[in-house]
Amino acid sequence: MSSTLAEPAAAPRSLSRAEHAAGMAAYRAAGERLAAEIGNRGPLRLTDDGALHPDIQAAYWRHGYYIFEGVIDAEEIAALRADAHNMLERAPVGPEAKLDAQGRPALGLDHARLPYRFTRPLADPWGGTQLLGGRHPAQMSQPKPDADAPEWVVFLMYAMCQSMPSGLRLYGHPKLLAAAQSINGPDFVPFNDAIFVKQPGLGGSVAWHQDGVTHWNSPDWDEGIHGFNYQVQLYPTTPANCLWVIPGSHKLGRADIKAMVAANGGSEQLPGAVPLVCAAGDVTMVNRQMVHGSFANSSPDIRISLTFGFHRRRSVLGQKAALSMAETQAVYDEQRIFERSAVIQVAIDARHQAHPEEPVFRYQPFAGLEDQFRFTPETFDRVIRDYNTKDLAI
Ligand SMILES: O=C(O)CCC(=O)C(=O)O
Repeated sequence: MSSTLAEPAAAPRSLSRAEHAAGMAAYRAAGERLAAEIGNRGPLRLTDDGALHPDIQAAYWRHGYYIFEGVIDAEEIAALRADAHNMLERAPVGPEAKLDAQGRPALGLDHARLPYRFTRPLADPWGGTQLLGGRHPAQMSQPKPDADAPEWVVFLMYAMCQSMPSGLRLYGHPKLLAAAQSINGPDFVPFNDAIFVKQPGLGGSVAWHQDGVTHWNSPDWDEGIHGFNYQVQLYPTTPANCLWVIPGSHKLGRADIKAMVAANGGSEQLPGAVPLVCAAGDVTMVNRQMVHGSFANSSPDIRISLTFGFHRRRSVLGQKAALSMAETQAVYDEQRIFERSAVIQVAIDARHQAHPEEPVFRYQPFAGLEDQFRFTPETFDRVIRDYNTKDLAI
């Protein structure tokens, strides 16, 4: 995930949207068969002492992902959809614009980091470029959009805890935080958040990549060192618009994606990948070391995925900022980690105020500090405003 916008590297756009969709059919079917064989999905089960069920932990570590079914109920999904669409409607009409489609000042002009990134319709803005350290080495195919397609489409939206009241409450979800604690330890820390928007017939692709940057050559490298991302799905996802992953690839170190595509005859339809097909309200957990990506959304179905991740504290402490934070030259010291982690504590309280009937997650790094981090206008200004300038990207 990045703050960088790029024109896609020039490549012929030979396929129409419909041809691209048709050309994916056999691949989609094969992926679905493999996904069904693996399983790796079901309710988010916790043990009596609040840990992610050991069977789920084992399945996650084995394959590198898990699909939690039905975590977010219909009422919460409705609130999240309303807030996400509000954000979309208030986006500037393009990367240089200041007004939204209705001529109003766009949302986020006063944020320290603009909360929108754009792509050309059905394009691959990162693949085959040097952006983000060149971690998307092979470009996806870029079908020709329909004649009435807009010039730009929103690709990513950031800072959901600031711009979406429901997004802040989601960030304090007790079961999602309990699972994060089981995977990354009780002193777990946040990464960042980004909303991937795949508009029907327009959404861009995210070329195959692995997310981790900092620890590939570490003597302590292991399959969990770069953390994981959740994706909360606001709409049902399909093999045509969803995220695809290569099961088990989180265990194998740095993948040579360019070579994988070359060995596949130059085709982006990499073998052994599975689509993370979900219902609205399902939540995926994906190890950041997995080879993963998504194709141009030539389908008629929208995808909006609220994506936010967590790390082990020891993976982050003392690291130099990476990814979209790299230009800040920051080092993640105790203070930086504390300030960014405070978003979790405020989110827990925001959720508790809205859902007093729910159990409250106890976030160990803030034990005893809860009263200083209640959700109030004061903590909104102190902790939530521009919190994403303190993201912990590794
Ligand atoms: O959801 C997608 O399409 C891409 C997600 C992704 O690449 C990521 O979370 O790192």
